[in-house]
Amino acid sequence: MINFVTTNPGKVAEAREYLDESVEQLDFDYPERQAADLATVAAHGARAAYRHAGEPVIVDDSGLTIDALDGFPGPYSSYVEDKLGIERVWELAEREDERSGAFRAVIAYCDGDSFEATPDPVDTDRRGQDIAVEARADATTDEQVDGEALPVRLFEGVARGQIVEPRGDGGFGFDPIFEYDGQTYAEMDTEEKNAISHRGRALAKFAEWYETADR
Ligand code: ITT
Repeated sequence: MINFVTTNPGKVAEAREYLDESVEQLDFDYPERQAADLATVAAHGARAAYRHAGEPVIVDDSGLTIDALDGFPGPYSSYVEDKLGIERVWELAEREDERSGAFRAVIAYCDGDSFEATPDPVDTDRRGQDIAVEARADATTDEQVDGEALPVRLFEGVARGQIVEPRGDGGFGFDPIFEYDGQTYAEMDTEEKNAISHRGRALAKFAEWYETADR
C-alpha cells in the first residue's frame, strides 16, 4: 500500500486508476517549501510526509506553465487557481497570439530506506537527472538520517498543449483550459487523460521502477 499525500482527491483518483498497487489518500498538508522548481518542493514534501506517516509515501507537485506569460503560473499554480480562478487565467492567455503551454508533474517517493536506485532516476533524460541531483543537494541538515538525506526518488512527466477557453466538466483544477490534441483534459475520462497527461507519464515511470526496483 502506498500513501498518496495530498489535499487534492483528483490526483489520487488518477493514481488509483493507473497503479496496480492500492493507493490511500493521506490528507496531510505538508509544508510547501517556497521553491521555483517542482522537484525541490516534491522532495521536501515527501521527506516531511514520510516523517509524519512512517510508511511509504508519494507526493506530487505539479503545475501549468503558459509560454507567452513566461511560465506563469508555474510553481504558483495552486495559489493562482485559488485566488484568480481558471477563467481569469484563460483571459490572460486569450490576449496572447501564442497560447502554448505545458503541464508538469514531479512525483517523489520516500519509504525511509535507502534504495539502490537513488539518485539515478528511471527517467534517463537529462532533465530527470538534473532534478534528482538538485533535490539531493538541497537536503537540509534536519532532513538527514544517520548523516544521510532521506532518499527520495523523483519521476517527472510533461505534457505540452494549448490554453483554450474552458470546455468540459471532467477532472479538476485547470483541466478545462488545457487542450491536448483537440480535446481538453476536462473532456477526457481518467483513462484517456492518464494515457497522455503529465501525471500519467510520471506515474508510468514510477510504476515501472516500483514494480522492478529492489527496495
Ligand atoms: P497538494 O499540494 O495537496 O497535492 P494541490 O492541488 O495544491 O494539492 P499542487 O500544490 O501540486 O497541488 O498544485 C498544483 C496546481 O496545479 C493545482 O492548482 C492543481 O489543481 C493544478 N493541477 C495539477 N495537475 C493538474 C491536472 O492534472 N489538471 C488540472 N490541474 C492540475
